[in-house]
Amino acid sequence: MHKAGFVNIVGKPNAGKSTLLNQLMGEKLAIVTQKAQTTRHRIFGIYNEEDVQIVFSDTPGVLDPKYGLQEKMMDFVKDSLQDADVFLFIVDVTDKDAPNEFLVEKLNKIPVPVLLLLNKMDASNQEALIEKVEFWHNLIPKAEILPISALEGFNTDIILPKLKTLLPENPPYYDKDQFTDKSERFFVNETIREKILLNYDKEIPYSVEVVTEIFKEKEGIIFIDSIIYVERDTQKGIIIGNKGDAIKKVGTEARIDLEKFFSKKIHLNLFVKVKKDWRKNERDLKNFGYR
Ligand SMILES: Nc1nc2c(ncn2[C@@H]2O[C@H](COP(=O)(O)OP(=O)(O)OP(=O)(O)O)[C@@H](O)[C@H]2O)c(=O)[nH]1
Ligand SMILES: [Mg+2]
Repeated sequence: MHKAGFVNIVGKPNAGKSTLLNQLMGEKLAIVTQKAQTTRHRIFGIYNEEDVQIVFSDTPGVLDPKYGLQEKMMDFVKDSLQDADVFLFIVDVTDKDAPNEFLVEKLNKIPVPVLLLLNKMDASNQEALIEKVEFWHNLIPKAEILPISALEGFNTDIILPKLKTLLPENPPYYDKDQFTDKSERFFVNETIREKILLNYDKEIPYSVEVVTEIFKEKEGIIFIDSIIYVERDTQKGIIIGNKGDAIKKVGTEARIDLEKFFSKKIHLNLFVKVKKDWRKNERDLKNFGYR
């Protein structure tokens, strides 16, 4: 008997969805930063064993969209609300704001099991956790609640066995040696974007999109040319920095991560271009892969 299904990770921005995906996969598939709205796409992590295939999907955090890019990000979330066999609903226990009503309502309505993960328990205490369990039990009565730390891997080993019992009998959806639906270029783009999120402030990271134009391997070395698109000329200057110092730092940090990810030596060239107001432009968004 073979089991297979879609396990969709949903939650607010910054809840720890991507950290959890990486922890469950034992591999860094999704970028993680302390900034909200790090993830912009839906990323599949395909977990394979002989008699089971779990297709995890990481999604952008649920928010109220303010511009075109965010609308497209929410379209990915909507997809993930439609095709789940099980939901992993991840909540940051240190989050003081109100729950996302849209998500709570959806999860209550959809007849799909919900495993509610109270994340960041390492940053909380017993008393507060008990209170949260009570609170969330009232909000989503059908959910099974589990406190975890995605970062430290606490209680995350309980998740896989639980999911196996919940998944339907199905043949695999993907080749058993495939571990993601995304291309090599996607991981390059994301790695560079992660370094930009970590190295720049305010609107800069949100105004950036990365496109990899060349990815080719020659004699054991991967040669990569990537373009960093920004929305304005002033942003281009900030990305490059004084004498190119800032972009050089991004390039070095990205290269180190990519060499680890691909287990190959990497030559990385970065270019910066302006695409005015791309976040609001339907055609640009489409070209960048946001449908
Ligand atoms: N203390 C603590 N921090 C965590 C834990 N899990 C994630 N974080 C941190 O929370 C921040 C956000 O983590 P992400 O995994 O990027 O969150 P996300 O839900 O994918 O965020 P978006 O992609 O922006 O929606 C990062 O700084 C993580 O290191 C945890 O269990 N404990
Ligand atoms: Mg994320």
